[in-house]
Amino acid sequence: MDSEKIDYLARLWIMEAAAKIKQSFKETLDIDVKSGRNDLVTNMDKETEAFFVKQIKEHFPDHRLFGEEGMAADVTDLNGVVWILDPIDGTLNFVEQQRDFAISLAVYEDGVGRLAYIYDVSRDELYFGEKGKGATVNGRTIPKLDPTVDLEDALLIANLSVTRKFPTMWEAVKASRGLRLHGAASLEYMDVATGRAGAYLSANLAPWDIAAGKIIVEELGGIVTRINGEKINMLEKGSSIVAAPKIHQTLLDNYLP
Ligand code: 2AM
Ligand code: CA
Repeated sequence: MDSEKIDYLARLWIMEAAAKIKQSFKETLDIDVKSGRNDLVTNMDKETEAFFVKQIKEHFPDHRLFGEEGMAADVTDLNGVVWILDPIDGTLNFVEQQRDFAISLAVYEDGVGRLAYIYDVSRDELYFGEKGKGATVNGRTIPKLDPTVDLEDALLIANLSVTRKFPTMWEAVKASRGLRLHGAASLEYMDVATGRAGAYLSANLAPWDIAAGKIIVEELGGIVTRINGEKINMLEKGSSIVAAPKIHQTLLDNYLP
């Protein structure tokens, strides 16, 4: 794949989409409930995804898009080049707080994550990762994770579905420096990528929530698996644990079944 062309256009499209999202703060959002009252979709989620679908079709007719709002053809395999998009990750934050939400975009080639972009819209921070080449935030290199940091020296991010399912996680929280939660998986992945947190656990995430974050975190030496330690299949929903290497081992060995 032509990484340079993809990179140039992906950045352009992300900035254009983000500008429209910021503009929408001044307008009335059209909000629909999806699976429940805390699972929302707005016109901006749909418009942003439609924008990417249109651009990719025009500039890369042989690429496919796998997105949360299902606006492109169904994706049931990762052959060729597949763009995995969450147009707005953290929709509830977008609606309630106008902060802590992101555009998450990843480019996979034959199942391998190549390029990743997570744009924290309200902070104007663009996280970028490229397979084999490391990761940056707004162009500054993100240092590799410290492999010696263990649970007692780190903050933990976990949502209540994790502590409900695995009550032993409360012991992990006690052993850590404390508990945090923002409500946007891609940004929580970036908390781990930058060392602001030692680990993030979630019981049920979709491929578009984690596709970009996984590439970036792995470039920095972090570990991403299902909560049972298994490898993630990027076509399926499921649990996720992302952590600095020692903390990943400690959590699996001592606090998770
Ligand atoms: P979203 O805002 O794109 O829906 C909140 O804890 C995090 O989990 C967000 O990243 C949110 O993404 C994601 N999330 C919320 N409900 C979900 C669901 N039913 N399936 C998968 N991911 C979900
Ligand atoms: Ca979303």
